[in-house]
Parts: sequence; structure tokens; C-alpha cells
Amino acid sequence: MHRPALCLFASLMTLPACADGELPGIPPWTGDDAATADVPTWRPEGEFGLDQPRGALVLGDAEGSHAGWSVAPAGDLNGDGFGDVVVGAYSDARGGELSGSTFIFYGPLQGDLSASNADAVLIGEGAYDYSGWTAGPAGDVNGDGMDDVFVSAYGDDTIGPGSGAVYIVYGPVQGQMSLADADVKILGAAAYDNAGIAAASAGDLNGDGIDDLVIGSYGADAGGPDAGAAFVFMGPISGHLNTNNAHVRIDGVLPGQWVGYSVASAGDMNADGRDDLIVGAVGTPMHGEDTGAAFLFLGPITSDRTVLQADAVVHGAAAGDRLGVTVAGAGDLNADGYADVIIGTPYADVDGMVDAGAAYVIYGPWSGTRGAHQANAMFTGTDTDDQAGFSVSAAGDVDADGYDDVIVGVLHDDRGAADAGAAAVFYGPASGVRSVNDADLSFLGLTSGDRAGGAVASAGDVNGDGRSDLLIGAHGYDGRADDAGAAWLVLGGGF
Ligand SMILES: [Ca+2]
Ligand SMILES: [Ca+2]
Ligand SMILES: [Ca+2]
Ligand SMILES: [Ca+2]
Repeated sequence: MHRPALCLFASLMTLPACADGELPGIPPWTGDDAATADVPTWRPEGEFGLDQPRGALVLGDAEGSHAGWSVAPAGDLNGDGFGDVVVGAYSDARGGELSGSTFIFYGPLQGDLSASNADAVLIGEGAYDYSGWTAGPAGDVNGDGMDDVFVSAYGDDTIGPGSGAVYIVYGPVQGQMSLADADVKILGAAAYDNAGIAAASAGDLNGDGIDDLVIGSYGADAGGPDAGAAFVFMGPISGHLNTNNAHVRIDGVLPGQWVGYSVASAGDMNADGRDDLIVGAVGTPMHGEDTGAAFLFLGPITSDRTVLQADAVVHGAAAGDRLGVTVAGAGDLNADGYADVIIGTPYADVDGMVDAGAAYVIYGPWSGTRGAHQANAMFTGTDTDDQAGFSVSAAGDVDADGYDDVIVGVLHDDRGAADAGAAAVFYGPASGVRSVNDADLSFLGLTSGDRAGGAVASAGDVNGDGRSDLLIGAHGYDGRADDAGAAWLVLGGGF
């Protein structure tokens, strides 16, 4: 009988031994009940091409810049009361080859826009920084009442090759600036740590009313070579730091575990008033190499720990699945007061289709150990190499029925054209197994290689009409130039 490597490791370390599919100290999953909801009177449904205007289109302006690799709401960076949008282009060359740029557009935005006309541009410091790999709202990390924005650059080499960095720029943010002038720079502590492969606002993990930031660093070595780590910085955050200055570190325990490949706020999964944290570890070898796992840590989180002290874990179904490439809070899909999460596994094989991909929903409260097949809902790709779950996000409440919804990127969906990609919205409450072709609402890429859905996000309500808006990145879109990329803002009121 196969013995999970993590448990084998635990017993080697004289920690309690554990049975198949369990981590020490974390009891197994025991099942739950699915929720049902009435269908609302207003609900957009069906398949839509991204050529049908429903908001705004941001076009990358340079060949190969891959704008839309990351998309996110940014909070309100200019203080006008409207939410703003960030579009990352990790291979933009404004600051040098592959330095990357991050484009900020103030809400409300409408019609066709170009990266060249962004309200603010944050430019990578140097060649091969990959800045804008992720970018998004930092909350208000300096406590001055203005929202702040973070940008990651996992290729930054200030400490050594691939040490990585995450920047914070305090609001108000406007005009062009080099990230060298960012208000905060957090460096990876060592070469090849790749700090900033993931980063996210962590909500308020220690309950002091100031937002906190979590940084993924899959190459960190404290728990073994490339065991990886997630680093939590409690606000207020200022100045030049490195990951050794983190208030809390969460380390992997196995070589190559790649903890911190993804990180996100889970919301409040146990409804205790404290935000919780989810961390992906794609190299976790539960059922063989690169099964992958995602670990939940309940707030308050104020002391260092390893993934063996997680409050809950879900692991992939098979070797090579790499569960946890992406993780996100999902809002509250079943409207029970407990926040839920969604976990992307684009390299999961589905019914023999290699890398068809899947996204798994787990409802709060979540404790114990479970396998991916014990997710509360599962959204699957429909063809070999679809890579469903390449991106995952809360979608807000698109159909305004009181149940939050989710959006799943399908990197290589072929319905629009070969590898045109798609973004699939599933309305809450969701349960059981559904294919992305059976999504409630789908947005399809237009032309071959667009890779729509390479990034997805809830934009909040950018235009203030009370409808939840969506962001869909297509980093392979050729609108202005080959692979210049694009991002769509889809307004919920645009149907
Ligand atoms: Ca601020
Ligand atoms: Ca909590
Ligand atoms: Ca819930
Ligand atoms: Ca809904």
C-alpha cells in the first residue's frame, strides 16, 4: 500500500505516524451537505465571445509584452470612490528586456484603451525581473486611509539570481514610475528563492485593523532545497525589507515541495471574525511526485510554523497533478456565513485526458485532510491540455442572488479558436462535478493562441451600478501586436 511521502517524512522526524491520505494532527474529512438555491429572476447565462462589448478592453501596446498575464482590482488608488484596475505585462520591455510593467486604469473605465494611455504605469527595475507577474490590491498597508497596490517581480536579482521581490506603492498612484522608487521593496532572501511568484493581500491576519501581505517564495530552502515558504508581513509595512524580516514564515518540510507557489486570503472560513490563509504547494508528493496540496491556516496567524501545522489540507488526486498552482478565496458560494475557497489544478488529468485541468471548491468550515475527489464542487476541462484552473477567482455575486459566484480560467480552451482560451463562471451554490463547457456563463477567446482566461478576477463593482464586474486576461491576444496581450473588463450590468 502506498505510503504518503509526507507521512513517511513525519515518522522519520519522530512526529506521529499517519495513515494514507492524512497529515499528522489533521483528522480526515467526514463529508457535508450540499446547498441549493432558487434561480434568481435576473441571471446572465450562455457563451459570449470577448468581441461583444460589455465594458472595457485594455490592449497591450508592445509586441510580446503579454499584457493581461495578471489582472486584478486595485482598490481605489486615486481616491475618487471608484475601484481601479491593474493589468500586468511581465514581459514588457519599458525597463529592459522582460523587466515587466504594470498598468493601472482608474475606474470607471469604458471602451477600448491602450496600455500606453494607462493612468499609472509601474515599470520593472531591470531586465528579466518579470515585474507584474502578479499585482493587485494591498489594502491600506500604511494606514493612511488610501488604498495601496502591490506588484511582484519573481525574477528580481538584487540579492542573487532569481531571488525575487515584491513592491508596494502607496496610494495615490499616478503617472509613470520605476519600481525602484516604490515605497516598499521586499526582497527574496537568497538566490533562486523566487519571492513574488505569488503575492496577495492577506486581509487582517493579526486583528490590528491594518491589512497584511503574504508573499510566496517556492524556492526558499529553510525546510529543505526548494521546500518553499510563504511569508506574512503585518501592516504597517514600510521601507526596504527582505523575507527574513517577515513577521511569520510558513515553511515547507520536504525538498521540492514548492510551498508558496500560490498564496491567497481564504476569507474567514471558520467565521470566527479572523481572516484565514491558503497556501499552495505544488510539489507535495502525497501520491507520488508533484501531487500537490493546498494548506489552510486559520487566523490569527502570529508565529512561525510549517505546513505540518496547517489547520486543513487538500491534496491532488495523482502524481503530476500539481494541485494548488492557483488558490483563491471564493467568497461565500453557499451563503452559509462561512467563506469558501477555490483551488486550481490545471495539470490534473480528467477521464484520461492529460492536463484537462480542474478547479476544486471547498466550503468552509474546512478542517482535516481530504483528497481532491472530496471537494464540494469540481469544475473540469473537457479536452486534453485545456488546463482548466490555470487561474481561479471569486467572481463576486454576478447574478445578484445572494450567493457568491466563481470564475475559472481555461487557458487552452478551443471553442473560440485553437488555444483561444475561455473564462467560465459558475453560480453559487455549486456542487458535484461540472465541465467548463457546462458553465453558467462563459467568455471565449477570439483567435488562435489568445489564451483568454490565463488570468481571471472579480473587479468588484468598477462603475458603481451595483453589479459585480469581471476581469479576464488574454496574454496571447494579438490586437496591437503579436502577443501584446489584452484584458477585458466585463461589466455585470452589460448584459
Ligand atoms: Ca495607504
Ligand atoms: Ca477565521
Ligand atoms: Ca460558505
Ligand atoms: Ca450569485
